Amino acid sequence: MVYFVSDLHLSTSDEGKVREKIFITWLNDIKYNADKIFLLGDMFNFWFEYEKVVPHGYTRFLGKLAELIDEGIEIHYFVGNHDMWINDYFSNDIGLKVHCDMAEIEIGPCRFFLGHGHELTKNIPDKLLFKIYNNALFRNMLGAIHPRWGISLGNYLSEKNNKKNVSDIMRSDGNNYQMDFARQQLKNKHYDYFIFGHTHLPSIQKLSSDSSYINTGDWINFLSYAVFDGNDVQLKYYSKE
Ligand SMILES: [Mn+2]
Repeated sequence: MVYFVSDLHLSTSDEGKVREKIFITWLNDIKYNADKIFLLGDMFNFWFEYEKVVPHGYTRFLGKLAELIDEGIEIHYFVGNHDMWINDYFSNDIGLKVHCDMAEIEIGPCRFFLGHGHELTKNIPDKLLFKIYNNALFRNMLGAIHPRWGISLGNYLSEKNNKKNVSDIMRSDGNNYQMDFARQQLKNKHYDYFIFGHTHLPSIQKLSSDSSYINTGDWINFLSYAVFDGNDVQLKYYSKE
């Protein structure tokens, strides 16, 4: 089985810690049949990795990923707009396969197009903001601020941005811009599945007779994920019972 999940938005707040616990319970449930897991971005509400220092917190989440990787499960990490400042800690220390961009991936007989999906936004201010975030000079400047201030600032901005975004998204055109992109891609090349996150709106839709769009939703409201059994992708909702 191959699992796809996004937008856990882990934080070091009490609420974030509860979410971390629930997510680890889910990982423990799926590990028996998981061959691969694709984490499709914004797993952290804010992650900034300094050259020699990583943010504290998230110990059990990162430890569980390391444990599953050591047991032979392949885990991919696509960066989102809240956690694009990943350096080599994720790949070298934890063993994750990190993707800084959307990517085409073959799994069994099927071709997937995967990513967090923020890259596709048609909202101009957001587009600009993501460009600045990704800019080397901006990264270096943020990296030069002492972590005590850098992380606090990042946490504050992410928390603010996140609250704004979720309500904005609910009022916006939802997943349409991601589906438009998928339809555009299909004109040049066949993909069996397009799977993104970012919008926090879980969805599965047919794009054509042999191609589908899936949004993995989030773990703030939905506890949603997608699973591929080698044949077909399904959208599911985790319940702790
Ligand atoms: Mn996002």
